[in-house]
Amino acid sequence: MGYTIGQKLIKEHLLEGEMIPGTEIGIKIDQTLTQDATGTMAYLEFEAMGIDRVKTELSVAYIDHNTLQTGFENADDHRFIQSVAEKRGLLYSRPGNGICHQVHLERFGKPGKTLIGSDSHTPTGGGIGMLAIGAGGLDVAVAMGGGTYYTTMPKMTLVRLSGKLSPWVSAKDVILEVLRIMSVKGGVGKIIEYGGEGVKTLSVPERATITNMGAELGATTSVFPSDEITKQFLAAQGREEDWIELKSDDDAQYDEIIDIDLSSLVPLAAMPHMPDRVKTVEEIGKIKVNQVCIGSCTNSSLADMMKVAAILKGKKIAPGVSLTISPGSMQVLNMLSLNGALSDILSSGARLLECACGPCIGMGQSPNSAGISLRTFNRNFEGRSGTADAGIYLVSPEVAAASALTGVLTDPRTLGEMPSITFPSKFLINDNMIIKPASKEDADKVEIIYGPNIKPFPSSTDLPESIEAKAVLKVGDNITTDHIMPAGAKILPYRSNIPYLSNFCFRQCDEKFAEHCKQAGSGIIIGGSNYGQGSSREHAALVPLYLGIKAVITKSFARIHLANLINAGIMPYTFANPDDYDKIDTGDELALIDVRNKIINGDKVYLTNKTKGEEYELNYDYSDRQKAMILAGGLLNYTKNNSK
Ligand code: MIC
Ligand code: SF4
Repeated sequence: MGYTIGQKLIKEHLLEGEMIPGTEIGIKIDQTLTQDATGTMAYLEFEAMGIDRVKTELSVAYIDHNTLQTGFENADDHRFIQSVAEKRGLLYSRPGNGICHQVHLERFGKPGKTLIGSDSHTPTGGGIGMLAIGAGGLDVAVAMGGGTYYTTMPKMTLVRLSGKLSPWVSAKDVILEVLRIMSVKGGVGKIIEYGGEGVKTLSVPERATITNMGAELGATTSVFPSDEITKQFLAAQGREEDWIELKSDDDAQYDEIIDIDLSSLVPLAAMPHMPDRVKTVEEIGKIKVNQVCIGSCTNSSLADMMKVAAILKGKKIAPGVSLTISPGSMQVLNMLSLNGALSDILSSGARLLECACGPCIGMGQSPNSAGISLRTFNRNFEGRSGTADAGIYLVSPEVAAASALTGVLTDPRTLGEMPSITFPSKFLINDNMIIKPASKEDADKVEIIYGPNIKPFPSSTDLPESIEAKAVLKVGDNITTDHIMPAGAKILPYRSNIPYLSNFCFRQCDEKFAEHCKQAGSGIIIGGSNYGQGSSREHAALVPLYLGIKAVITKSFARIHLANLINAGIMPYTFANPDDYDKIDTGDELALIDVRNKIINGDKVYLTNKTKGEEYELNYDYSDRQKAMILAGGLLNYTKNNSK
């Protein structure tokens, strides 16, 4: 039997386990990336491991999230990360150089290689034929040290594309259509592979838009073949030698096949507050728009920006709209400024922001109260923009630019003929904003610089025989990591200060959550399905750990968050009978009796509800390695114990 692309990439890198879906596999990691919001923690963890130099083929530390320096905190974090990069052998991408995923695709991604990144949108690299997976900072730190990366062997889904996109319809509409079909839970435990004749009609940046937002499906990753189009992209980046061909075998078997005819797609939008609440722009109608933001790792390539410039050229944006543009990288911004497109954008009345995540992570540009904001981004979770009652719609650059001109949500097909754009066959290459590390010989002289806001991460202890704790919080389905540990300009500067961050944990669900936990001294969280979807931030596990959370019991979990909980030493369980979820109330006294031995022996674990006098069976599916981590109180303790 032949292999899919995903299976080929895994087979090439398989170190442990068998390629049986649902079982644990260990793979070799060729490249890693971090961004600063998760990076400080990842490098603190790397330092705690006591390894001199990174052991990967390539590791890059990007600064793109916390570039607003409203106090010393962010600048200190940047300096810390830069000093680690210099000493430990990583490339350092300076603030302003661009969003990690866009820059990585342009300058470093290689078909056939594995990449893990401490950011959930790392699968952007799948657009160039990489096996690119988002992971928690600790997993990335282990991989930097040459350690194996463990994950669950995914199932394989083929999205078979036929036809060709119509004018005004673009890659964003393809992934919105996949989200409409599959939902934000639909990709869990799967690699989404794109194939069929339609693939040839999509450029690498378009493919990367699609794989990027596969994160919103909950998928392990998404991947495209590496073909002539990939080769041309790499050649235009002066990296033709990095190309290899990658395609699935003719007799490859998929667990699921979804057919999409590109020619049938129309402009789509995801409505507030979930990326899978997708409708056609026409159906939603001409709602008034206050803000339009174009950029983010989903839609900030040169091609996207050139389309926007062509739509805006010679026109003026509506007076009631604030339009912001954040090019994905310095390369994109440089090229836009040299070819005149930047001037077309600015002359229309747009505001130019830095080449960084910016508004996507609530770092500025929060909309007005109850504002409607159209964004070319990938997440529209409630409150993420920084304005609690704003309504965020996720749209393509075409819809965004057209709506900025009219002031209402606009189907761009009503604007007449789509302006034509020409693309250069060579990109402007200037890696001045990438700083190389010190040589091995000079590394000793480099000092790692910690700032006063950088606090040690919380420690945990061995799992006790039994756990007795209150249900400190009960939440519903699709809780995101933005609910658990919000981001935004006011909180992000404290990503290296867990004690301070803890004051904001779960604020959206229970304003006094941190206080309740501190009073109780320990706690258990009860959740619905797809708990922990969204970001890779391990803060969503480390902060609850700091607040004394011992276990999280839900109907189901999102992949990266589940791994982060185990890495932190918090036990994740699911209800054997999902109806038991309804029987627990916040404040109930709960117990996991004799849980340590039960895990060691692989026996059934029950949750005792002392308040209600009931008992519920729980499921857990820990691999031997995960069991050992839970017993030791997390991955760091487990690694330390193993190296004794
Ligand atoms: C996000 O888009 O939510 C982030 C910010 O990029 C996160 C990482 C983080 O929380 O730092 C992600 O997607 O992993
Ligand atoms: Fe940055 Fe937004 Fe992409 Fe996250 S989703 S990496 S915040 S641009």
